Formats: sequence, C-alpha cells, structure tokens
Amino acid sequence: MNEIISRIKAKTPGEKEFHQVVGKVMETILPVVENNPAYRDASILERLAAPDRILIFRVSWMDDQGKVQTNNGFRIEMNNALGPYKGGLRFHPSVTLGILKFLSFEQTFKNALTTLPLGGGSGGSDFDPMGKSDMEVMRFCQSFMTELFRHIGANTDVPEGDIGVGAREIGYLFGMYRKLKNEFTGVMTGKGIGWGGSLMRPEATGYGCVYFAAEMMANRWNQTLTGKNCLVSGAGNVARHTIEKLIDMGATVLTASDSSGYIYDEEGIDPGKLAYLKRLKTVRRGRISEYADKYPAAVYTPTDATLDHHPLWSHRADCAFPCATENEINEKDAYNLVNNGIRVICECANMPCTPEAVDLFTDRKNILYAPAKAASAGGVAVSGLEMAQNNMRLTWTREEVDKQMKVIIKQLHQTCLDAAEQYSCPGNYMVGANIAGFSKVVDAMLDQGLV
Ligand code: NDP
Ligand code: 2IT
Repeated sequence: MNEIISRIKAKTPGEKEFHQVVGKVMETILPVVENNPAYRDASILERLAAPDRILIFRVSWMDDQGKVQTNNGFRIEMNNALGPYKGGLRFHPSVTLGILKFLSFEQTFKNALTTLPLGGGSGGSDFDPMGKSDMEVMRFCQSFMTELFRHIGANTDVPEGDIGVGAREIGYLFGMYRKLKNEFTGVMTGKGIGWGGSLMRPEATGYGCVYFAAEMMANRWNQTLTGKNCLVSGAGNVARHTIEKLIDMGATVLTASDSSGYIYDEEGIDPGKLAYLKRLKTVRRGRISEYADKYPAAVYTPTDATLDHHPLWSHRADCAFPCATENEINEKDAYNLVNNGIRVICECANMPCTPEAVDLFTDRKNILYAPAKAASAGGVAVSGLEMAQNNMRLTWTREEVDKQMKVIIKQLHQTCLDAAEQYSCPGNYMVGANIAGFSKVVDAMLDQGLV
C-alpha cells in the first residue's frame, strides 16, 4: 500500500490536498484490499486514483473597466462506473488541480454512498467572485461555459455548485449552456425552482448533515440535538442551512464565520438573526462582522493568520459542524474542542479536518465523528433526485424530496456502521464510509472490465 501511495504521489507532484485524501482513504481500505486479491490483480487502487479525464482551459472575460482578465478553468471527470460524472464547480482564488482532484476523489465515494446512479467529478476556477459585480460574474460564467459545454451533458457529466457557485452562477452557466446547445436538459443541478430545479436542493447539504448527526446520536446514544450547544463555521449555503435545521431541532447555534472572521453569539442565532444573515450573504454579499454591528450580544473576532489555531473552535460546546472549507480544523483546534467537552463532530464541508485532527477524534470512544463523504451526502443525493425529476419532466413536493433524502441518509448511516463492524472497527464512521464507498465503486469497475 505504501508503495502504491508513493507512486501516486510521485506521479502527481505538488497536489498536496489530493495526496492527503488518497493517504487517508487508502489507509482505511487496506484490509479490504488484502481480503480481495482480485482488487490487487486489477491494479484497482492506481486506476481509482487516476481521473478518467482532466480538462483544463483558459477563461478570458472582460471586467467592468473594459480590461480583459484571464483565469484557469477545470473539470475533472474522475470516475463514471456508477453513473454520469457528478459534482460541484468551485470558484475561489485557492482553486488548483490538487484541490479539485481531492474533491472529485471524495465525490466519487460520497456519490456511491447515496445509492443513486452517480459517478464522481468536480471542477471550477481560480476566479474570485468576491467584490465582482453581477455583470462581471455573468461574463465570467458565460465565458467558462463556452468551453465547458462541449464536455458535459445530462447523461455525461452534471455539474452543481460548491464554494463561490450558488444560484446566481448556476443561472448564468445554465443559460449559456442552453443557448449554445439549443436544448433544455438537466445538464446542471441546483437550478432555480422555476426552471427545473428541485425543491429542497438549496437546503439539502445542511439539512442532510444535521439529519446524519441526529441519526448518529439517536442510534448510538439514544440522545437528540435538543438543548445541545453547537459551533458552526462558514456563513455560506451549507452553513446557513445547517444552522436552520439545528435551530429547528432545538439546538443552540453559537457561531458563524467567513474568511475575514467569526461571530460568537452567546444568546444563540435565532430564526430572525438567521434571516438577516441570509440577506447579508446572498443579497448584499456583505461580511460577517456586520452581524455583530446589528446584534450587540454577538462578539466579532477578525481572522488572525499568525495564530496556530482558529479561536472559533476554542469555545465550549457539545457539537461542531465545520461548514466552510478544507483543513479548517487542525490538530490544535481538535485538542481545543476535545478539552472543551465536544461530543459530536459532523463534517459538512469537504475534508474540513486535517488527518491529525481526524485521528484525535476517532481515537476517542466518547466522540461521534462523521466524515464528510457520509455527513455531507444529502446535497448530492438531492442533486440525484433533481436529475430523476428532470428525466421524468415533473416536480416532487418539498415534503416528498425531504422524505426521500431522510431515507437515503438513514440507510447511508447504517451502511457505514455495518461496514465498520464487518472490518472490526465498530462505530468508526470514517472506516465504514471509506470501505462501503470504495467497495461499491471498485466492484462496478471490476464487473465492467478493463476500460
Ligand atoms: P459558499 O461559497 O456558499 O460558502 C463558503 C463559506 O466558507 C463562506 O462563508 C466563505 O467565506 C467560507 N470560506 C470559503 N473558503 C474559505 C477559506 N479558505 N477560509 C475561511 N473561510 C472560507 O459554499 P458552500 O456553503 O456551498 O460550501 C461550503 C463547504 O461545503 C465546502 O467545503 C463545500 O465543498 C462543501 N459542500 C458543499 C455542498 C453544496 O451542496 N454546496 C455539498 C457538500 C459539501 P468567504 O465568503 O469569506 O469566502
Ligand atoms: O461536495 C459536494 O457534494 C457538492 N459540492 C455537491 C455536488 C453535487 O453535484 O450536488
């Protein structure tokens, strides 16, 4: 296994987030590979770690001053053994090939866990939507799609949003696709509710995370989220809907953040404050500091890049829901959380905990740790339900979609527990999710021959 990991790293120099995720996944699936000589004979690990296809393209667009700007565009078509490539588009200045390869690798297993017919992919650009006008964002999205449109399709590759790509961006991207192809298909998910989108898709990732946390607590401890104090990071789509569902379930949410800083609201974020946060982030596209200007009970702390930890994770709480970005909880943060009595860590962002932090959580029997590929699967599950509705050319009610998502999350939770138990790691959701997702994908690859 170590030799294989070394070879993969040598072939992909500089892709550190990809190396991180490959190392962690491979470490946990070792017993499965040892049990299955067919996997070794078919070099399944090397094949899994190499994307089917990587598209890299130039995106030139004109800013409001009439100056031409150029960004990188990417789409990684990782694995389609289970269905069309499926996964997000991220627009953020930090986007590199290594980040997108980590995302598409994770996405492949996450999508497998949903049980829906979805392959894995991901893409995006180093374009930064922050501070851009709507017209600049539209021109960028249109230029991005003038290349991407030839590679995607409702049965080929179906993108969705991720960091920096929300309803506005999906609208501009879909509009350009429709014009270029002269067809209206379910080529993207996360579409507007009035033009092919699914009810509940905006809420799905955040709600799904909270459903997963509630399922873990009920199943393992016979407890609920009612009355629990929760730390949430981020203030984007996933964070806001995580907060919404936590409030709905009777929990108290003490924090929210963006890249500039975080707020600690000792009175808890209530529905009125959440509505303000939503307007702040989606209509005014403002900063989280404004929350503390409006609500004096909240304390704002700006981000200090010189610190070796993030102070948001130093507050006493029962549950933590990291909803911002990768590696936002490091080893020191993990220690701070554990020392302050944390009992549940539910990953809503992709890979928000460093490997050292994960080890610290999974080593402790009194902590429930839910890895992103299980806990954040509600979003892509409802994307799969959006594709199903588009194919049937009809729309399900909000209640119907919510019900189906809950069934998927409940099954997924049990699948993780069963796989962990089978491989002698009872209660370890990370091991269970990696093994169950991996087995489903590689068995399909083996059934389908060497292609
Ligand atoms: P949004 O763009 O809506 O929100 C992202 C939030 O995270 C913002 O508050 C942003 O702050 C903050 N953030 C982003 N990058 C950084 C950074 N480098 N440091 C600190 N804060 C940062 O994205 P989403 O809510 O959609 O996505 C959040 C996470 O959830 C990501 O990891 C994504 O991959 C994952 N995810 C998303 C799904 C979806 O359906 N959208 C599904 C499953 C997982 P700022 O505005 O200052 O940049
Ligand atoms: O990380 C993720 O699961 C997403 N960004 C959503 C992917 C999707 O296709 O719904």
